[in-house]
Amino acid sequence: MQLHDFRLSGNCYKVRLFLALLGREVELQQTDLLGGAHKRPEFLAVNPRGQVPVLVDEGQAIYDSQAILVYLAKRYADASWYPQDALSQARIASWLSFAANEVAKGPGQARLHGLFRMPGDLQQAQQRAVQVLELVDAHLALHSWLAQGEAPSIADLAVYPYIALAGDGGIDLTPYAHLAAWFARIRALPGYIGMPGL
Ligand SMILES: N[C@@H](CCC(=O)N[C@@H](CS)C(=O)NCC(=O)O)C(=O)O
Repeated sequence: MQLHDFRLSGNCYKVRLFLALLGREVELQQTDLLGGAHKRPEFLAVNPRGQVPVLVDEGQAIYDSQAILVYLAKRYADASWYPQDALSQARIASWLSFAANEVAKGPGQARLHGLFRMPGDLQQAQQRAVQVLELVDAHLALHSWLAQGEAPSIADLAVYPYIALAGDGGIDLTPYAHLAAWFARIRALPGYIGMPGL
């Protein structure tokens, strides 16, 4: 199994984290995003979207971090990570979509501007980030895990990185006690690994 990776990417990290929790070996292939390697023909042949992460397993390329989490859960994990019943899967899909939209546009964008000096509206991204943090913190006041089961699911792994990295975008995480408790639960999972900034 091979992962086209970028060390500082939260989307790549969520895949590395799940593989670590599953105890799966992966060959990491670093992609020079800052040098534009992801827009060159050899990379576009693997992922025409020109983005990391890309997982290659048994000759098949899977891209989009949320899609990779679904693949790994169905292929290699026990059912608790992505339960089969309709309600659990709908709840998880809702959080995967939230990770790709609200989280990416809020704390994800704020981090891009704050850490990598990417152009854009930092203030707007920070406002969106605060809304995201408040919403998730309120949800976690009532539930231990995002998809409301008694165990972590791929929903937690999809949403965790950019929320935990929000400080890189100039967001203060200290007011959010339920987020802090959730971070601690995730960090206590056997096999947990961090990334730069976490
Ligand atoms: N929805 C995608 C987003 C992937 C993404 O934005 N990847 C970033 C790195 S975190 C990237 O490759 N950016 C380069 C680009 O979009 O040109 C996912 O979740 O994997």
